[in-house]
Amino acid sequence: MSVSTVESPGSKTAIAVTPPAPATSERKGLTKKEIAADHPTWCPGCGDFSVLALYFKLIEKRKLEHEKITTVAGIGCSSRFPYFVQAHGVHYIHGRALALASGISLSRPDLHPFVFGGDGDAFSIGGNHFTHTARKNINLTYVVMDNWVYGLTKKQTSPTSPLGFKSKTDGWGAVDYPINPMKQAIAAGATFVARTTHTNPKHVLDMMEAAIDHDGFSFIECLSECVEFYEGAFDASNPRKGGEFITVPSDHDVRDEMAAYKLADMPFPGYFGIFYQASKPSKNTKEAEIIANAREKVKGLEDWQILQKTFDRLK
Ligand SMILES: Cc1ncc(C[n+]2csc(CCOP(=O)(O)OP(=O)(O)O)c2C)c(N)n1
Ligand code: SF4
Ligand SMILES: [Mg+2]
Repeated sequence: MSVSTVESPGSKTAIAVTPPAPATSERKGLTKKEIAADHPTWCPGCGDFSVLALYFKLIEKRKLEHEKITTVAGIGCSSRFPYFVQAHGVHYIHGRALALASGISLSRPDLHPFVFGGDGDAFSIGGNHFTHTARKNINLTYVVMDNWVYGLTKKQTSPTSPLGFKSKTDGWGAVDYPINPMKQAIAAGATFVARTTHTNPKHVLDMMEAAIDHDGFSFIECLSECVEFYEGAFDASNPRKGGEFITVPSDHDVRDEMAAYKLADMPFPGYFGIFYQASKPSKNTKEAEIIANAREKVKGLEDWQILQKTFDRLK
């Protein structure tokens, strides 16, 4: 409904009320052109381009509404992601993207935040946030663009770098045992754990679609090659480079945690697909129940009256 003032003869101002416009037909989905912001500043050939293109595809295919798209990232080449998406997004503190996204998810249950970041962001500085967001089963999707190296800071060993990798921090070759993101996610309590690679676009989109449909914390490890500091790292998983892309066996039961762990234990290139999926109430659901119960107890009161009661109790 719109209200406007009009001059009428012999009187002061009359108010004209326009009746509400009839409900419009279904909203048109966004196009890639509408959702793409700046030209990505990644090196030509970087795997991250492909992940961004598939996020755009997801938005187009699922007709996500502009105001519902929320993209969060930490710091790193991969974490520049939200700059390139013309929608709400935050380029946040190194390793803290999940903490911020958890707040967004819990306070706005109508949103499904997508968090993007690198292996350093996720498993070094952000290691504890990863564990706790997973165990709390907070409703969001976390895509770790794993390139086995710190790209932005120009080639330091990351927690996923393989033994022997020569970097600026390990000139003699990495000596620390790498972490296995899939095992880490399963053990931490993530309720959706999948693995994909930027060289198989259809598969990346399938994993993103399955993740957005999951109620709870969904984690996707997406191999994304850093052509500048770790060229060829994932050739063994790329059939175009003589490697093998093997999907999770069709008889694998995604509810079987031990079976998922065994898949995750395979040496590189391993399997691709959904390793584990469990149906458990998310923290969002549990908090919504607590809020509904609390509201029931103060039914009929205005918000200010509820607050006044709290102040009175504190006296
Ligand atoms: C608190 C803090 N410590 C360290 C840094 C420096 N730093 C920025 S990005 C980064 C690692 C990036 O690696 P990764 O997360 O794997 O992302 P990539 O660049 O490989 O995509 C580091 C150590 C920082 N920005 N803030
Ligand atoms: S340094 Fe590596 S990860 Fe960063 S933009 Fe270049 S290719 Fe991509
Ligand atoms: Mg990295």
